[in-house]
Amino acid sequence: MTAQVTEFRRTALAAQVERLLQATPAADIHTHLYDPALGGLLLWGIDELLIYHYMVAEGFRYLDIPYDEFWGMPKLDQADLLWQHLFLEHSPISEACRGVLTTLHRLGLDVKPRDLGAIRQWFAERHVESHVTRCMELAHVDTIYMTNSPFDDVERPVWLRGVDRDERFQAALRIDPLLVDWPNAALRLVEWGYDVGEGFSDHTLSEVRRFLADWTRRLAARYLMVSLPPDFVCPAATDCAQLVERAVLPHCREFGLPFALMLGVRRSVNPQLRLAGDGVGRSDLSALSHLCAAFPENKFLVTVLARENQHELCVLARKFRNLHIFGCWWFTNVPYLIDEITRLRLELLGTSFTAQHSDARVLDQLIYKWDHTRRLLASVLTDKYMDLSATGWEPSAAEIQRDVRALLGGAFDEFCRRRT
Ligand code: HDL
Ligand code: ZN
Repeated sequence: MTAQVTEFRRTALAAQVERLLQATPAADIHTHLYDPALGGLLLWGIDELLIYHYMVAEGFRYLDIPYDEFWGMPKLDQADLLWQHLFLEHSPISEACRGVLTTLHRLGLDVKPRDLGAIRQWFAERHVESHVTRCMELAHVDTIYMTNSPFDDVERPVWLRGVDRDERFQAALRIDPLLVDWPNAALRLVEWGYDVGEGFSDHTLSEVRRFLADWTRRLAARYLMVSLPPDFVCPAATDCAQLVERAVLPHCREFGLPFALMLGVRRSVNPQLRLAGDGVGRSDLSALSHLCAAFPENKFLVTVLARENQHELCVLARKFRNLHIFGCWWFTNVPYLIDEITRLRLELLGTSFTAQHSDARVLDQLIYKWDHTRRLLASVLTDKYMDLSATGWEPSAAEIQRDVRALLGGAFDEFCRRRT
């Protein structure tokens, strides 16, 4: 094939892949968004976008005020300060800053005037219910998985009162305190009527499982989830490893639910940054390898925070069909690494993984996180289909549609349905 024909073929293929990606709705399988029925928990609008903890971390690189002075400010003043430093005094070329502008642009706002007041006025005229639908339409997301924690003192009572659910929002039962801070979590379980005690007697473990069962039913949770530090080891005599193997995994088998492990977060490396203060560490994935091998009837959804762990995670997914990997999480959710990680996964796993989750904390972020991901996915997939084309294998539109659907949530649904 001449270079000119190849170039023509690539252009046509790229347009086809991009069109199919834009036309295919995504399931966003991990976010920190909430069904509007959960009240004020759902964050949205320009000021929440500007004070998102990614922005705070970047803003403090320019701010020379004491941390507590910033935290003592009203939200609008925090947002003004971050706008001034991250957008006006320095070009907003970081992924988090660019994302704010992508979102505003896709919502139809003109950012050229750099008029924060006018932007605020536009948002002041929105209503949350219609804005949820608008953001999901622009992001082309049809299902949002929440992060729901019984240990969250604001969220728990809302669920206990009962919630009239929006079916676009699915629940995930988040259990970090149970596993990373068992002594204090145990006190709370006792307070909530679960008869747990010191050590892991059969009675305590059955009470932990009753707690998990109650909340799985209350939320209609689609999976259980925990984020664990780089030093998570298993098997081990630790509270975490014991609870995972003897309570959480039996519970997940009983309810036929995956267990999602998000590995590699070093919590509070700079506590003064609060939610923005977490860091990253390379995990020992032998713990994951052990869990996949020792519990073949459990299903593990996994994403890792360290770039250094991505290749080993792909190799593990080749070894264990009960392991499904998902998303470019947090510090890897930047174009350079999304491109690298997605190519690695396609080349090692085909389409048997979930390409992305947004991790959005602010509703409007759905728009930019999925816009940027679809652009990158289009480029990577086009390259891969061009490689196929060079062998004489021409992927049909139906086959490309099937692959795109798999990567945007279809493979996840299949993994959740399939008995391992
Ligand atoms: O633990 C998690 O789910 C992480 O995603 C944290 O919430 C983190 O603060 C975050 O929002 N990352 O994007
Ligand atoms: Zn998250």
